[in-house]
Amino acid sequence: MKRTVLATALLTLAAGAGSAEIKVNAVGFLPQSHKLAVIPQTAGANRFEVIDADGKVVLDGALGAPSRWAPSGETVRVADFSALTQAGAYRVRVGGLLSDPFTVAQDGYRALGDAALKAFYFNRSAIDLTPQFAGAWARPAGHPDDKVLVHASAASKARPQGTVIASPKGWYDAGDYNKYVVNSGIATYTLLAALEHFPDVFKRDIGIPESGNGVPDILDEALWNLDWLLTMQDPADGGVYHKLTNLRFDGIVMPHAASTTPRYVVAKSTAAALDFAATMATASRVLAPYDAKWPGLSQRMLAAAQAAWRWAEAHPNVVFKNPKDVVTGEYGDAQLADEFAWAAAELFIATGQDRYAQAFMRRDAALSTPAWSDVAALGWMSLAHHRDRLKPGIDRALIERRIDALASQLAKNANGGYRVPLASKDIFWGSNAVILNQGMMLLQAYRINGTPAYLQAAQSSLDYVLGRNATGYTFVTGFGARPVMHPHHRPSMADGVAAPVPGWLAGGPNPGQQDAKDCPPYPSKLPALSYLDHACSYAANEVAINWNAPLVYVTAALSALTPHAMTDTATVSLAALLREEQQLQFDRFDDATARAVGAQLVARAEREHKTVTIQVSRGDTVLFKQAMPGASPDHADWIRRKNNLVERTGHSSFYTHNEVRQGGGDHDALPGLDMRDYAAHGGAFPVIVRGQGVVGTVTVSGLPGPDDHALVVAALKDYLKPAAP
Ligand SMILES: [Ca+2]
Ligand SMILES: [Ca+2]
Repeated sequence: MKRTVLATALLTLAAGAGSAEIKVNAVGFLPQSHKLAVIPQTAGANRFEVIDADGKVVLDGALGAPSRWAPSGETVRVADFSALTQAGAYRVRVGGLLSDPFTVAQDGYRALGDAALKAFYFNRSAIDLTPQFAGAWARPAGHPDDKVLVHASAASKARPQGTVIASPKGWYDAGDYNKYVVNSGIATYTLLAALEHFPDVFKRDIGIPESGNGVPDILDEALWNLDWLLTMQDPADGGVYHKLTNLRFDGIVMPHAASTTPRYVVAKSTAAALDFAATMATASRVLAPYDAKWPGLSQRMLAAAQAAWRWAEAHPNVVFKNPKDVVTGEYGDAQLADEFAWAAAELFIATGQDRYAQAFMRRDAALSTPAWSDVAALGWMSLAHHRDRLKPGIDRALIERRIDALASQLAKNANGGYRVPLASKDIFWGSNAVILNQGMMLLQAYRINGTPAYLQAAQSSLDYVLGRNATGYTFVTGFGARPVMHPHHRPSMADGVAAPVPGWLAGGPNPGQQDAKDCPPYPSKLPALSYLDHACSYAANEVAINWNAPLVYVTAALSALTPHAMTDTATVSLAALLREEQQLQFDRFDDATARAVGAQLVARAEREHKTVTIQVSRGDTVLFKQAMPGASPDHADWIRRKNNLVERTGHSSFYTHNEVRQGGGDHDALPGLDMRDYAAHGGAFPVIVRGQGVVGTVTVSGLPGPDDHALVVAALKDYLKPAAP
């Protein structure tokens, strides 16, 4: 008995919170993630150690130079333990201080990503959350919204004041029970973009009523809100109501206990029409492959998007203001160039019509970190994703340049202090979503040009909300040893369950402290310390769908984009890789050969269900190219960069990758090479003609480097049938 008690105590110690002085992502890292902890200069030590669950030191190193971080007024030092790649549970130790525990694992963000997405399910209106899917947070349905009144501000000839319409489903916006088109737009788009950009991450079910229906759960979840959004459009003129709310906020009660009538659709606005148009155009694109399941839905959404666009062109400056009798969230925004640009970009991608390209370029919408009121970046990011298949009309180089310029600035911010892209000016209401949206934009640039500093800064944005911040909290409910426990979220406050509804991102530090009169004193006036884990704090501790969406995106993106360590590079034999190059040579290589090799690759990729892009080239001439259905447009750029490396070295890109790694170098930063033009990741293989040397390349992109390489080698063996070595 005594032994059991002791073991339990040790276990608790192993899992428990450490010192809040050491700031670290208390969820964890992927094996190849950039890994940093932040230590106050006052700790006095010069070195750090990483210890495993048994207390054994697995890594030690010197702390970085002291650096001041203005947002928290601290001088801090950084422990870089990126060299720790072995899966396990660890803590950082500095002097006598021990950090919160964290893990290193190949699927390290699985639970976090699932929970961040499932938070949307927990905020669904008009559906019972059953114990099967909601566990301790099961609750009856609230707000059916099957009989909603047209408010005087929204009245039209066909729908006079008091007309009853049905506007069910959708997500509650935040800690309250209302539904707002503008904020729904960016949130829904961000989920759709995560699926469009990283489909492989969303193949697993997360436990919602639609799990197992053959559709990615993230799309099912987005549809819950898209179905509602469609009802917010006036069929008579294409205009879109700005919001569906009570006249005033509900009390702190469960959804089913709140006043469910009367609820109103309130005034149409230009911003609502344009955000609706952009979101519906995006949804029509993402839903197109599901036409058999939902016949006509994709086309219906595109038509709805175009009707909303026409309304906005005819009413270009209808800025929403709350009518006198309505006091719920306003989401008012007088700057509409960015909304026009976003909608134009999505409609251009959806239709290919020049007038939308012209409308996008005409707005010349500045590219900045997205927010509900500043959405141009969403258009830029969709254009970047589709840039390989865009019709002329939008300058592809301009897209790449603009996104790189924003990322470059954000990465520069991440050079000092807490090493995060967030600056003092970025810390305002919802700052945790600001930093994740910064991470999302860094990742767009990384997808374009593979600059390692962008991936690292994006990792830092996630690390920040998971614990590497000045408060030490993990800002996602249910995660970390020091999690947020008291979000301003009506169900979490009213359900009688001690733990808050899981997976929600708190708004985070906000020096505006607009709720100070309703709350205990904030601990500091400094921006990064202006935070209260208190349910009273709607200004720093509320949750919101548009804040959780970039958490879903960044978690998925880092899972997909962080290089995988499928193969331990230390154990790959360079001699064996050279032998492959000697073995897999051609006697002649003409167009027919290239097509035959390409066909072998396609056959293999199909057999193995690999979503890859395949290219066979002679010199600069592409002789065969095929993207498997669902392959990312990014693959083309990876192929270009990997091929450049093969042309330069004469060896497979996987050989160079391993050669560099085994020599202690960084394969993402090869000396003397601009890594925007080269990539030392597996997948490009030299075409060697006996007696001539290297004449071309056979290349696969879309899988982790070792897997890309293995696919090429297997297909070449299929074709060349070399004698066994
Ligand atoms: Ca599903
Ligand atoms: Ca705006």
